[in-house]
Amino acid sequence: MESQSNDQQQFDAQVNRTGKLALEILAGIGVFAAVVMSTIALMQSTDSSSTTTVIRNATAAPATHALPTSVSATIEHVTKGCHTLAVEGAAKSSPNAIIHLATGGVLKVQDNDVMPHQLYRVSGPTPSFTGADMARMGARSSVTFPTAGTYVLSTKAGEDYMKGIQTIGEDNTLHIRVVVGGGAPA
Ligand SMILES: [Cu+2]
Repeated sequence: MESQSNDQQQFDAQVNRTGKLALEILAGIGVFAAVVMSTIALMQSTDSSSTTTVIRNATAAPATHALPTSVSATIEHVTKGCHTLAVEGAAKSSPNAIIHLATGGVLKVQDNDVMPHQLYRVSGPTPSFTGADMARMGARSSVTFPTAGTYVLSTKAGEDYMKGIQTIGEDNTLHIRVVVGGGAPA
């Protein structure tokens, strides 16, 4: 009787191990595929030069066009400088972005980098963060800007999710300047 129950326990333990191993392999493939895809995307995209990104131009009269209430940005992995920002509507990616938003507007950020990023306020009024600690690939956060003013945000980058990711040069520090409310940008 005792040996039977031991066999059963061993069998259960074996099933447990095999199942876990299969899940770990699947998770590994997922991360690997994401890294490959982001690397391919980045090889096609431009390098992370230091030019700033200005969203929305001032060609129309200020009274006739409204500031956006929502803008999306993605943190992308790049070989040179490790990470950069791709902002909705911007011609190219850059670690420095200037974004114009209406008062009460929202900036949505998705972290597609190979490492975690935690959004934080550098200067300006205090915005409201949701999910600022983006600790997995594809994690999203949003930042709401309740009052007019100039908000400066950055991110604290964490360790790579997996070993062996090679980059060139020092890692970029992301700078996001969010100008909220007011007139049209110059
Ligand atoms: Cu990075």
